Amino acid sequence: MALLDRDARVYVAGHRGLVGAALVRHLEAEGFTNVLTAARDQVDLRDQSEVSHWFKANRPDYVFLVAGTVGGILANSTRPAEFIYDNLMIHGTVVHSAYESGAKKLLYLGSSCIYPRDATQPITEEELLTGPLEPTNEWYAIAKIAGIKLCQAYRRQYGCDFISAMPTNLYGPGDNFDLDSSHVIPALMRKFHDAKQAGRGEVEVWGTGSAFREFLHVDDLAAACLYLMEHYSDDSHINVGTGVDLSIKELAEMIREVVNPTAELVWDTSKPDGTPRKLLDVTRLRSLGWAPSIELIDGLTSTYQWYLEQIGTQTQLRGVADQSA
Ligand code: GFB
Repeated sequence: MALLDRDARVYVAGHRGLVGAALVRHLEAEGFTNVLTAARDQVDLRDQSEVSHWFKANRPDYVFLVAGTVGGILANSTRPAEFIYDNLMIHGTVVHSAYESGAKKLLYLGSSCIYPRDATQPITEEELLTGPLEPTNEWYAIAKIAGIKLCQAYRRQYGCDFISAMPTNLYGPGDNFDLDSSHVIPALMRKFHDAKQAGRGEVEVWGTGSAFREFLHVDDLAAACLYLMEHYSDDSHINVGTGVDLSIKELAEMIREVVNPTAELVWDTSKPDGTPRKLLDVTRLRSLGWAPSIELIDGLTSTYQWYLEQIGTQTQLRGVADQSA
């Protein structure tokens, strides 16, 4: 399969998010000179007429569909309407406009929560739609499954080269650190950090710690997305992960080591564990020749550094604002 021309018009839908920002960084580092983005106040991706208009005006050759309403276990279970509506609409508008405007290829990014709660581990691509979903993120999962089916339908009926990649849990610079909506890694980093700042000895961790999760650094995911755009063209979705997981207890201990080694963990078992385990089988991706390169401990350390820089900047900004007030 051919490598993409570095002067091709490449649209990243969702460039302000964790994944989209990493993709823009990666594409620019790889020499792409025409990376297109659309600001949220310019195009509401849930609105077909706005999206069609933007595609007609900008005519991207390649589309990375990585936009969506995302969040951790609490946000998923408490804001189901936003998670299903926003994502269904965004997938539909962008896929349809990519077809209408004649884009050469589209990569759609799903999530490992598309698989049944009790899927056989590690989870192969064939496990899709073989059993009931995990209730805490069923709404989001249904929208993500619809995204896969959209790509397959447009491939079958119109011959579009639209592919789907299913990543495992992601983390990295640019993540959301808001405790009500974040995923576990930024949440725990912030909790350990805040406890250190406040001189508190205890940090609350949700659930029992017995759930297992697999984590991929977002820079690895960005590299995988470009690799798949250049080397994969199939009706079936493809898993993107490390093939290695750990328990939430082990993860919490690792983050504690990085951020605040003397803190004590306190388990809040009134909060859900969610899916017991969702380790992806990455045989298909490995056989294409791609593997991740960032070890979890290194990724956690650099992400915490990034977080410290961000709050340093915000404190400075706040300091300036305070002075001028
Ligand atoms: O990252 P997380 O919210 O998402 O939670 P999921 C992973 C595990 O970490 C769960 C535990 O077992 C949580 O109970 N956990 C412990 C915490 N402490 C915390 C905390 O302070 N905050 C958070 N957020 N979790 C999401 C799905 O599921 O994963 C989405 O809801 C999506 O649909 C995404 O698929 C990748 O892995 O449980």
